[in-house]
Amino acid sequence: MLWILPLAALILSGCSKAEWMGRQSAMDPKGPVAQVQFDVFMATVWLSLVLFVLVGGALVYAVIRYRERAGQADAPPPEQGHGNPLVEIGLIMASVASLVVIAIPTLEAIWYVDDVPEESRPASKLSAWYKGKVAPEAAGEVLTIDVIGKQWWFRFEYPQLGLTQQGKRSIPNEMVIPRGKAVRINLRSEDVIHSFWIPKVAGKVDLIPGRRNHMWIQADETGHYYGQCAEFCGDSHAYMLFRCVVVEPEEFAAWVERQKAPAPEPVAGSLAAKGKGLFAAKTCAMCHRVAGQFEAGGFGPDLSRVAARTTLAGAWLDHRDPAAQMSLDAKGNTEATVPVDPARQRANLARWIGSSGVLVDAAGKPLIPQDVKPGNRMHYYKMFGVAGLRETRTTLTQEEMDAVVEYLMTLR
Ligand code: HEC
Ligand SMILES: [Cu+2]
Repeated sequence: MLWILPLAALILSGCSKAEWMGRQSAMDPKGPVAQVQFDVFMATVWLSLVLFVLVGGALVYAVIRYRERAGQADAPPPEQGHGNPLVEIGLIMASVASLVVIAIPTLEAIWYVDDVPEESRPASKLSAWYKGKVAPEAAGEVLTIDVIGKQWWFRFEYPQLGLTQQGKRSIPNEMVIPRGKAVRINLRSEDVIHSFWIPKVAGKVDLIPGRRNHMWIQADETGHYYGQCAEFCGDSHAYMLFRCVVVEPEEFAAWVERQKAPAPEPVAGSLAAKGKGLFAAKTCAMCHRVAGQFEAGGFGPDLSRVAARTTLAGAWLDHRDPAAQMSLDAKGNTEATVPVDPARQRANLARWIGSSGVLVDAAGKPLIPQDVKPGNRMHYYKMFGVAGLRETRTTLTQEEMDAVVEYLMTLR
């Protein structure tokens, strides 16, 4: 039996405190919604543990007490009974009682997450049940963010601030919110089912085509929170990440102003200016918006501030040094202080754009790309591999790629 010990140690090592504090740990709540969800989880864990000990203890007791003893192998069986009604009814009542004990905090938590604090019209009639629990810090008008799921990235819109797809200005992949403020999250999908999950702040609620879901969140500590699509949605589901960046309210106001401003114009005659021309000539502008420069494309992520973000392509490619992030990660959310490494950022941009199959060698032969996100919607080299379409395929030489990357690096 002792062989179980090293095995258990191996399995339980996943439960270390460091893992609990990890980036996507629901065991380290950083806001009221996550806290309520964590409390329900822990209540269930403790109750299950008590039941496990009681049932397991009764089993062990019976096995030892009524075991076969030496020399009794041929003894007649003991007198047989037909059960004890009192014990049976008692156990049924105890099961019902424990379900009720779990159901009360669970329902409370469901309503709590559903009712956005400070909204004039509560969403559920039963809000009176948990009035006392509504986040006390939430004051003033709630900030509303529309979250749109797409294969395989998230688009964020701030309708009260004029940052919307219709207003030709949206925020992809990195959602920024002020610390200590309740945020209403409206969830929609433009293709298949996705799910919105920021383990340390709240989750998860599905984004369902043809349906509007909502929830609210609040983060009480500034930092860099990791989000993830939590509903299988196709080839690159595992690479459909996002970030929730929590900043002080003043910093949030400054961020909003930066988002509203048009993208900076590259210096005439520079490599970046050449890249801007290529951005239009090589069809990029068909799918991507750049505020004040290219307003037509709405299919892909808005690139107006692409160089100001810490990640690329559904937050899958990170521009910061992974070792520096990891060393700070264990201490909480401090890794938000790890700066972007511009060399890594350039390399990521080139790698991403190259992975769509546009890059060609000097002879015009396509360089076989390495998939960054299999099947992604910018990934057109397979489509343009078809005879007849091949000739219409967009291509970039290495020099052109450098110019496009240089242009994108100015968008901050
Ligand atoms: C067919 C439409 C389409 C075209 C054309 C297109 N893209 Fe994209 N692009 C997308 C989509 C969709 C994504 C998001 C993919 C994902 O994350 O799964 C994307 C992502 C990106 C990103 C990452 C954005 C971010 O915020 O993380 C960059 C940078 C980018 N494209 C640059 C380019 C450049 C440069 C070109 C021209 C060579 C181009 N794209 C052409 C659809 C397109
Ligand atoms: Cu998804």
